[in-house]
Amino acid sequence: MSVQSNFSIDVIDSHTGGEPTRVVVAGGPDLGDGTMAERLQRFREQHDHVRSAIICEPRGSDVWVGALLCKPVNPENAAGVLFFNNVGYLGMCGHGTIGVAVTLARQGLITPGTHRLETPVGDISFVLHNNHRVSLENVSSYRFRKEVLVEVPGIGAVTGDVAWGGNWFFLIGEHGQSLDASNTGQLTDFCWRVRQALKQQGICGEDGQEIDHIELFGPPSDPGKADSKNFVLCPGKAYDRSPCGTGTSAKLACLYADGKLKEGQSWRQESIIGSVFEGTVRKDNSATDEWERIIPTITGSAYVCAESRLIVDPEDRFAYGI
Ligand code: PYC
Repeated sequence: MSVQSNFSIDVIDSHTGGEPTRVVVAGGPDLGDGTMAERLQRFREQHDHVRSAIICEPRGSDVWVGALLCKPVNPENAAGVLFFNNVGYLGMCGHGTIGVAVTLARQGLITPGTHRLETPVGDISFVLHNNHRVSLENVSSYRFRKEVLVEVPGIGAVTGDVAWGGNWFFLIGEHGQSLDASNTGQLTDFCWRVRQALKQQGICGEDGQEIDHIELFGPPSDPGKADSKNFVLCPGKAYDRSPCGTGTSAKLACLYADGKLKEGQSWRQESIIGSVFEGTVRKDNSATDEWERIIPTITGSAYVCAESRLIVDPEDRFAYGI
């Protein structure tokens, strides 16, 4: 790692349904040109200490997702964006995109309307509405495997679907767990065991990609306000406070594949803390592979909650995070 001398990074923090996003607006690493996937590789290989300095304690915590804005390849797009967390990098992030949108608006860089972002897993677009609300059109999403059985040590047999929504998810409907905000410790333990068992038993997404998000579903707190509640465990063992944009996209793909959700119909996904995303789908007619692919649209709200300057002093033993 090429460690720099004392430096600072300007960030704008927001939360989307309770899940925080820290957008780097100045002082981030220069990743050069190329696709967002190439720049992500450079970020990972040469500047990973900047990721941990921004996200981990003492400046952040396990729950944060960071977003580094880059010059887009296509100048007609609003920006390129790389998402990262306490343990690494995300292909896409739904709540993070909504956070980026309200952050760009706060900076006066965009006005209400449609904008495009480049991510390592494909271009997406979002509509910035007037009242903190954002609708993002996500990458093409699909269910890869249905009703996959995994033997989980200490739990037993668990069945779930494997689906892509910009990240890989294992979606479990039958789990015997109480989806209540007072039970997040137990839910975290359950999901972590499932994740480890998937890895040990070689159960992956397409091309052997690791399934690093586990998602449990149950009835909503109020059927008048949502269709389902979820609990999503993220790669670094923090749970998503929002309903998870990529996780909701994966859910929509499964519902569509099962004939339970039609084009244009809406699905309201509640998070473990009660925030709600609304999702709709349209069929992805450009797809040429065997999957029933959809393009999900996810709508949620985000609020900017801080503008800060992070100071990184290499003499500090914990400068690059704990
Ligand atoms: O909203 O897609 C999402 C997300 C992924 C990880 C945390 N949030």
